Amino acid sequence: GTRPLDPPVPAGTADLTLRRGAARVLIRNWAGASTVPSRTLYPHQWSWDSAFVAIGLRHLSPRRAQRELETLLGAQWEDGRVPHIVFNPAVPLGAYFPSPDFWRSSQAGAAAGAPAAPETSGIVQPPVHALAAWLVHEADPAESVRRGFLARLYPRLAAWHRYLTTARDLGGAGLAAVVHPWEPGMDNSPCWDGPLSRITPADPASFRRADLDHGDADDRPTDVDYGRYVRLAADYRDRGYADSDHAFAVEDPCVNALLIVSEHALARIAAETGADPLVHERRAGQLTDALVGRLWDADAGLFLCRDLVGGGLVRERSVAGLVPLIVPGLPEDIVRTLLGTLDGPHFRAADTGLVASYALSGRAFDRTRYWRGPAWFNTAWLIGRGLRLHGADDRAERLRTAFLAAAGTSGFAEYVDPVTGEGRGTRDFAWTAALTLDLLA
Ligand code: 2M8
Repeated sequence: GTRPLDPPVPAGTADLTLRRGAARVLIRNWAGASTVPSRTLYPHQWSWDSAFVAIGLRHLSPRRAQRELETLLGAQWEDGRVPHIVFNPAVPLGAYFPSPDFWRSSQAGAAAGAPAAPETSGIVQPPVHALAAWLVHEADPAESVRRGFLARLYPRLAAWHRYLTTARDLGGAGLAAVVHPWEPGMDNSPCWDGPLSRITPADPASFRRADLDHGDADDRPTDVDYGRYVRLAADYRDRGYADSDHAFAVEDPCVNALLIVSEHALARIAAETGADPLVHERRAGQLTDALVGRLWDADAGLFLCRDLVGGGLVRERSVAGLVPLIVPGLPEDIVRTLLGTLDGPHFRAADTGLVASYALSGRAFDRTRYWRGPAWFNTAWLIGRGLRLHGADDRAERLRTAFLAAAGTSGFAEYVDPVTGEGRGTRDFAWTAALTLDLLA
């Protein structure tokens, strides 16, 4: 209780401190034309990080948020793919692995239309960009129109979605497939254990991990996993980044849910710029049907990944299977089941605050190892949006409170222990700070 002599604490002081801290992270991580996820561990531009960053940056500077997305889409390949990393030529090669001399985009990617500069990776990440572009536009429509922001971005975003729904429709049912564990952004999720077990790891002597210079080995993927990541990426590169003969191909519910939400956003962007919104609404509807038809599993109580090489659904409960809560127009029984799974014995979100990346009850659950258990802020933000969409405001508010508390006490950690809330991974992590700003706005 408050004692009479305690100085009064003005309302909102904690929020103000948090907002200042978050803004400081985004200012420090700004590299001139885009934001680095982390000054130490990730010193280049990452695709879905930039989308989340733009969603937060719009509250500080809509102009800078526009720039963030323009820089990323400026590195788009002619086949429409948006690379998962855009390399900063000023950063030494040894600072991050795999570096530009591994991907060799400007040479190996020539057939797929990789730009001559900048150097990029050749794989992709989840398509959050059209959603981000729309939210950035909404933050300052006058400035957006003045700069022709949406008009310039629209054809690039449309080409990006076209790439995903054509070249990456490897299952033939309309969903976008990922061809490397780095693509869905959840690198070492237990969902990939089965599909990855068929891949022969690259010789450990053929590469040097840079992540262990900055990250704790217990928090990061294992060496065997890294060997497999390297093998898959090198094989893709050696095929000229052609989308055929993939040894790893998975339909992931988070990637496809984000594609659907971005397709809805693209419809709004189209309408705003005088293009046809209906093609995008129609595609969003088709993708939603395909998502439900191919990846929903009522017994598991959430969406699952589909392994296109081995065949069948991957029976692992990952946070990726809860993210489709953000999809408008899901059947009501599915929404009800997802809400039950979120607070039920597998994820226990009501007790833990944030949402674990993998079921606490799962065979591979690991509290500290990256995407095998720790709770992440971007997935919490997405699920929070889904909860509001479906009218579960109390739960959304509970998640928001837990998010802000964990972001503040952890120093904007990359992820937290899902049971204790203790910060893990790198600190001053850009999307944690950006989404904090968004939740405070
Ligand atoms: C992590 O992935 C990179 C590879 O892309 C890595 O481990 O080096 C993931 O958490 C991914 O989702 C994220 O975009 C990236 C940068 O923050 O780091």
